[in-house]
Amino acid sequence: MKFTKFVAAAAVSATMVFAAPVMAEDSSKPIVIPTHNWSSQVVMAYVIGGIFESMGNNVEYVPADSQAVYEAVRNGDITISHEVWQSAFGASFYNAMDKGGIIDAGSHEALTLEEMGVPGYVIEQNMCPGLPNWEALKDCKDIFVTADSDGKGRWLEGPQSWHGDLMPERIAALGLGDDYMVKFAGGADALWAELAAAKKENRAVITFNWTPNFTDADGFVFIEFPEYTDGCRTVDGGDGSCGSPKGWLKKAANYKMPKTHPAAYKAYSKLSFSTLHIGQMAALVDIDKMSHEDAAKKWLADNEAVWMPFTK
Ligand code: TMO
Repeated sequence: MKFTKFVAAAAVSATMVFAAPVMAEDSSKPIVIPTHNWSSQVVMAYVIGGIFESMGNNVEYVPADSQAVYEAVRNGDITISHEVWQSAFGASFYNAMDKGGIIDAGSHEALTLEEMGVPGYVIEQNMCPGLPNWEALKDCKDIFVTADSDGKGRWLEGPQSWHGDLMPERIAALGLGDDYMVKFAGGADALWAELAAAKKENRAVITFNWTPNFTDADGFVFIEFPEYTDGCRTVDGGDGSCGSPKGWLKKAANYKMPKTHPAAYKAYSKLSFSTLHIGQMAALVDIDKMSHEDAAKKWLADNEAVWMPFTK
């Protein structure tokens, strides 16, 4: 009687628990997504924003410095950072984690490299015998001299905001300082313009580049420097005579996101893009000249089978 009633009631509520698990609703407050100054990152911002919107979330985009963003995610002004490249941003990400407030939401499938390199024809035509081994640079600075390089071979670096004085320090540490100098590009577009101009003139150039990128299909060749080891860089206390890591590409989030936007966070934690996906996102802008927003819309429309499963 009393006991059976209790058992029956318990059975009913147990059934209900299993049939309808408690699902916390995502807050209607916007998920704040940063945009930086290279194409895949901006397209991916709108791709991820589009995925969140498809789940009923509100999103907001803010332009942000690609180093300062980790402090902004830590203190909650920005909710996620979806392209944490190991070489350029690993230190800032973990510094922010040391202070508390930023979490590791997993890695993309893609592995990364952010390194100086040369167009494929420089290797094919043997313009600097011994490349891509870095020691070949000792004997061929002349082919890399430009009007603005004071008679030295020029390394065209990305904007200084990406990784500071890493390359000038490396040139000094490798004993190349008498023969090579670094010029910082104003933006990524200056790298692509210089690669296009050099190709037309069949001229040798050294530029910063990275993979995944739209240039993956172009046969860009990264220079092989002495292997990266933890602590080898001057900022990390080393002598700086090392190349960049064959690195990871992580996703970061503010520590409250799993609580404020549990469904979106679950999707974000599952989300993972490959070298091909990220190369496609960059190519839609840098080769096809689409706007970042239109590129993201096209990528989402063409790749439902890739991203839909993240939302389940
Ligand atoms: C951060 N980046 C991909 C430009 O090296």
